[in-house]
Amino acid sequence: MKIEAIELHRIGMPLVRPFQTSFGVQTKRDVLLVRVLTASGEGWGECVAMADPVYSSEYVAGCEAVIRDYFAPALLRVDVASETVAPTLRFALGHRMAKAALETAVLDAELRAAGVSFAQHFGAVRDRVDCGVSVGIAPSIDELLDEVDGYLDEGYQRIKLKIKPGWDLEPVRAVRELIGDTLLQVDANTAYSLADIDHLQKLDEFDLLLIEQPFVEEDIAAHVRLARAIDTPVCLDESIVSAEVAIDAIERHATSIVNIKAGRMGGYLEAVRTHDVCAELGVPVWCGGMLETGVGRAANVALAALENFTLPGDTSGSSRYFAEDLTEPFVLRDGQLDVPTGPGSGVSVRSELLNDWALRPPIVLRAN
Ligand code: NPG
Repeated sequence: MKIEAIELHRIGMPLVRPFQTSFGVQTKRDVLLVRVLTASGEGWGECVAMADPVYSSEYVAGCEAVIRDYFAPALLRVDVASETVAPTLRFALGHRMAKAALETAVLDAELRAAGVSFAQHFGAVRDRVDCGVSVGIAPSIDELLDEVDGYLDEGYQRIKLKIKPGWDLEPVRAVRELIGDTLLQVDANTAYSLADIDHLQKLDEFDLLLIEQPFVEEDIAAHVRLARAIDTPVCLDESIVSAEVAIDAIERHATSIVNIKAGRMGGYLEAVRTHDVCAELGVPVWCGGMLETGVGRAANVALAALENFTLPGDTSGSSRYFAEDLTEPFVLRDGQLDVPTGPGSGVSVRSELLNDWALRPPIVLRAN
């Protein structure tokens, strides 16, 4: 398939609740969307990088630059298929979120033209997926409990609490008391160090599904030590950038459950491979989330419909983050979302919102 043009759209999408990062508070989700145009139609991909390089080294403006200056020219020079995007871009190190957005757009174009859904292509085994919700650090325990209570009313099947030193045992205890035996897990986003192992052991009393990524992503050995010291399963997120890294971390007993995010792994093809190797090794997986618009959410929900996604994902309804979604909204029903069935992602971008929310005119790149 020949790509005729690659468009880069940058939007600021209003959030229903401010999102706190270590760099500041965001009231809008700064999103980069990639649209590829081919003779047989269009395809869309969402880049999951955040506005600032605080969660991962990638960030939106950096992704935009690397696509504009390196990846788009490379893809526009050759015939591409979804499986050749990663090999074509391998000349550049890292930048997996940028690569994933392009691969997803090409895959979407291919599957739309073929009349095949993401779910069918990935090998989905279910038509609805179980949903959890991720809850950030709150200003107080009372506000946290209010927020969690609201999500329970909406039907979420699992609560994930963000934790950090100084915000862990007490909020977890309070939420456990509030929610009874509803599924509960915690996510540290690398906030702890080896010196905290004794402290983290105290989480064992709360019957958690898992503790996610307590230490920096490069330090697999630290996670091995924690996994030996606590009963709560350790789950890696940021560390797992490929199927190979997943195999290594599992064989070293650093992780007994794996969070899968396609953006972190360079695309859905690597995400499916990671799902498959985890299944072979008997390790369950679940689908992470990165505050995606409907474009990225649709693909995540399709991925979460694979067999070994046995834990509820951070596949929340659109309303968790947005009053209005860029596509038709994902609406929670009985704690689940429907897996889209239409060709490609199965959702359509609302062009009027793309215009209303645009942070700048689209960048249009064509072959010379
Ligand atoms: O539901 O889409 C979602 C977001 C879930 O909390 C969530 N994601 O560490 O997994 C994470 C976290 C995150 C997202 C962190 C974006 C930083 C940026």
